[in-house]
Amino acid sequence: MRNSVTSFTQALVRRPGESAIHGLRVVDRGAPDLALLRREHAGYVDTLTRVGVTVEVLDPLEPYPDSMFVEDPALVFPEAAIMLRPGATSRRGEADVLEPVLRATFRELVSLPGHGSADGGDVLLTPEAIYIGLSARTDAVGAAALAQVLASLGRRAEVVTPPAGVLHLKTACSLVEDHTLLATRAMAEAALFPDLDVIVVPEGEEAVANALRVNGAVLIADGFPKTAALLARRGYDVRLLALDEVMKLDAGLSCMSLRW
Ligand code: CIR
Repeated sequence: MRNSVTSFTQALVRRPGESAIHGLRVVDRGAPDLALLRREHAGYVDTLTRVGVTVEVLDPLEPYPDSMFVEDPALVFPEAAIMLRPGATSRRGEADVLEPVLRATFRELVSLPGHGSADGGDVLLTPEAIYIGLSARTDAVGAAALAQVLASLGRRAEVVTPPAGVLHLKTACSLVEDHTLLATRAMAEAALFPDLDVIVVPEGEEAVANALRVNGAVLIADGFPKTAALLARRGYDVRLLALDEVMKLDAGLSCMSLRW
């Protein structure tokens, strides 16, 4: 078994630019309010800092409306970074812009070979395995190429097929500790992760499933009281973050940082 996959000392984030209001969304519930979005992002950085993470904050990248979601164009480990190939055409160039930043930080940097696509939001790290979810953003060719790169780095990867209707694998599940997953009922019933215990998100609160465990704390979006109470009852140190504008862009807590 490897070290904890929920302990981090470093993170990389990118502030939202003005173009962020044009970010991709499956269902348009209105554009996010830019000032509020920036406030939510600042609150996220502040929370990461409070739980012991040193955060590098990159400047906005106007040509890429979704570039604040730095989790998708790369996958990082303490010893290496992998440049991915985002599945959305409008996000393709994000990896090229991020590459020099990661090259300056990571000893080893590998680019996804071939022509398939893979988004970091489809990758779930557990202590025993790395799960790669197939989605509209991560295709079978990209997933296989990523699994091969991971194998070359000595990491076991497994490609899984999440239930239909989720943007990314981690839209519907996330680790709340090394061997415990918070998941929507549909994701839990898909039984994709034999090595994990599962806490099912209470009905009606499915949008909270993209939580983020960092060191001792579990970060979740504010506005999901049943889930917050459930996690608190189980003894988790729950931190609530305002995330309404971020969620209008189909995003959650993991999407906004790369962590190692
Ligand atoms: C997108 O559709 O690509 C962005 N609006 C949201 C990306 C969310 N990222 C993630 O779940 N890792």
